Amino acid sequence: MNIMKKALVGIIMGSSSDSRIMHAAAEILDEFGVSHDDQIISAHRTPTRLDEYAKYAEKNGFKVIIAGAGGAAHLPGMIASHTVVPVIGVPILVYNDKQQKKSDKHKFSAFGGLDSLLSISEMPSGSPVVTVGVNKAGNAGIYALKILANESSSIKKMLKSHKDKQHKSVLKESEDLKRLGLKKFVKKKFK
Ligand code: RP5
Repeated sequence: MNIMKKALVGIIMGSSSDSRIMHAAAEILDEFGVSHDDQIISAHRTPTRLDEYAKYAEKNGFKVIIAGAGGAAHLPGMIASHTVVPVIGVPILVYNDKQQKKSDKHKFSAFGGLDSLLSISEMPSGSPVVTVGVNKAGNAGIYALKILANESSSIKKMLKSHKDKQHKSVLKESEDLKRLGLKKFVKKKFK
């Protein structure tokens, strides 16, 4: 079901290396039937695309941009500096995921994602980027839905039922835990 045919969310990432993480944002938007426009834009390798994309996002009426990047992670901040469309930044731990050799030791950021977290969240005053946790692209998707819900009662309703599902799932787990006892519960759940 697509309740929003026109893309209202722009999902961008610094490299194809980020795509497997950023996919979680797309997944939750798809679940809610919200269309998104997905692109790779590198702040470092395609700097001229930053301004072009910001104009494109405004022209196409995107209500929010989700931007993910790893390492020095300038993409979210640079996009935010080019537009008034709110930007949600996703710091990414996976780094150079294109690497074929399993033995390659440089697949992950040397600083465990803290580099991109700080780079994205510590924007100077006047040009904020709302930042989710490292690799938490799904949370960025949910936050984008919350922004859209201000203008859509159907999204608001779906978000409430999403919360309700979470509540019920925790209750169910707690009942299982009580019934089985901690030892059996752990064995069953994590075997
Ligand atoms: C960043 O550098 C990207 O966002 C990515 O997380 C990281 C590595 O990119 P590749 O060298 O794998 O393209 O700009």
